[in-house]
Amino acid sequence: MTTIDAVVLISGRGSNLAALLAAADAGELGARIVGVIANRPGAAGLQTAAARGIATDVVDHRRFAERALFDAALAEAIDVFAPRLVILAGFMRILGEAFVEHYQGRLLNIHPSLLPAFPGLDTHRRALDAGVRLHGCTVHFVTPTLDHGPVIIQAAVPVLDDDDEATLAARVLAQEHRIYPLAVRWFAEGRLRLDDGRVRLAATQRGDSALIAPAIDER
Ligand code: NHR
Ligand code: GAR
Repeated sequence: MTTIDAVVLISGRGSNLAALLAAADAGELGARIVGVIANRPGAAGLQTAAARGIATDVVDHRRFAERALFDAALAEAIDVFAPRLVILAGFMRILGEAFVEHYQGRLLNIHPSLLPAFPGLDTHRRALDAGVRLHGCTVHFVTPTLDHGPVIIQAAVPVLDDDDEATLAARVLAQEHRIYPLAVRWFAEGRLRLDDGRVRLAATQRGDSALIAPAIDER
């Protein structure tokens, strides 16, 4: 199998990065993570990458007076690696139109909600406040409009009556770690592409399952 080169952008912990690296180790990613770039020097995911001998870089947004200048420096740091794919994994800076267009069709994000519900920040709090019974995560192609890009894959989890932000976030995160490597693999295999603003996925899809919440043990 041919593999593609990918760069991962992070801001913090890097658990999605770790899940992608684990999939790569298992021969299940179809992509080689050649670089990891953070906008925060203290991002813990940088250590994860460095410990594995992966090149890391920091483009600290606080050093730039304007967003466009940060975006340009970030693009320059990415393009050192000439990646086929750029993966936002817990990356916390909104990216401008020029940046997004430069990587159009090869820039992915994972967002911790079932988009188009709860774009932006603080998604788990907002899901709890709204009282939804299903919440989850979404992998999408990035477009200039925040969290509005074409959806590739979603995972739904139940919201339980006694959830708090932490328990709900953990339930969602476990699914993030499953669906992000899948989406990257599809892209790497050439089975996933953005076609005139629509997602095309070459795969047989099943329509025979549903997650129903609340699910209770009485029949
Ligand atoms: N950029 C574009 N153009 N489109 C998207 O869909 C993007 C994006 C950049 C990041 C991730 C996103 C998420 O999944 C993402 C998607 C940051 C913020 C934010 O408000 C919101 C959503 C996302 C990422 N950031 C603040 C800002 O002023 C800073 C917050 C901080 O630094 O902690 O950039 O949720
Ligand atoms: C993840 O839940 C990710 O979906 C979310 O931040 C967390 C990062 O965790 N992303 C965003 O909110 C993007 N604005 P990680 O660093 O452990 O992967």
